[in-house]
Amino acid sequence: LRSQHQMTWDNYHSFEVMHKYLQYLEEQYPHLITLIEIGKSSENRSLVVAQVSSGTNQPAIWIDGGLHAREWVSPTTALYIIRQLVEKYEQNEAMVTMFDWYILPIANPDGYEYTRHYDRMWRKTRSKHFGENSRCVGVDPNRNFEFKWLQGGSSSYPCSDVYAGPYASSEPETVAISEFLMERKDQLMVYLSFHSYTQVWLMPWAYISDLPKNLHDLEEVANASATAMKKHNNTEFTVGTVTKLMYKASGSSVDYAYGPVGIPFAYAIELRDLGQYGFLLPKNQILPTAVETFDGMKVLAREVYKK
Ligand code: ING
Ligand code: ZN
Repeated sequence: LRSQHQMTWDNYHSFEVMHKYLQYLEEQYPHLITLIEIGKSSENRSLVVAQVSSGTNQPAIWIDGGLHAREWVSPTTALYIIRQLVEKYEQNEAMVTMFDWYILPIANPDGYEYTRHYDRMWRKTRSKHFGENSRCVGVDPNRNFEFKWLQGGSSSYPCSDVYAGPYASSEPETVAISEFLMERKDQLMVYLSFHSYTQVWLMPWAYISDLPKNLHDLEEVANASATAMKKHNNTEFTVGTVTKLMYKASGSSVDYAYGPVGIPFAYAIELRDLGQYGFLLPKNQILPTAVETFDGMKVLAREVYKK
């Protein structure tokens, strides 16, 4: 029996502790949560999506966390959303009645474990595409998606932190996410990718400065959610397109979700903080970040449902 777990939100935990927590939830709440293994990482770790559903097929919201290894507050926040939907179901029933949730909290488990043991600032995956040119490890998964791949804001140099990979979808993590999104494209209304840091709520596009066709709806939902995220601790989020607020980046997951998959509400959210600690967000901010983001998710679900 796995009916115990070590998961908490007052510290960062290993992939194993987080994975075991998901298994615990599935064992305790089989009517609410189903784990779907959508693939394996390069180092053979499970890529696990938590499907939270009340049983009837509803439109769906996708969330991924931990695509980038060093952004530790992203997996903890995604896991907290699963926790609230499942363990606090009675308080959050409406969210699960309105939508099915597909949450992949640790999208790059190899990179995450690498940051825990070897290099805290590692960003990429841990795949080994060795060739004549280099023996550098890893690909930036957020430059590896099969849409406008290597069309600017990414690198073909294997040692770069924004290496797009030897070809599009070279990473098992990218393939697993892409295939899952495509298989459920008709059900998916929302795509969300959690990153850190800088407190921005990002909309497509990332590969070009053109504005998305449903900009107005995208902005309405983002602004309402960002306002909700401010309630608890006055944490402010700026809303805008990736190119406007950050930089140009091609082959990203948000462009893939919005473009070829056709998910109408596609966002990437850069969580806390504004740069004081950056990726090294202190553990006493894990819970406040999770709580304010969950508030944002409540409003996001309600706003999208109305559309
Ligand atoms: N920032 C994102 C990055 O991959 C981003 C910004 C989001 C780019 C969405 C493209 C699409 O560079 C971090 N911190 O990773
Ligand atoms: Zn990131």
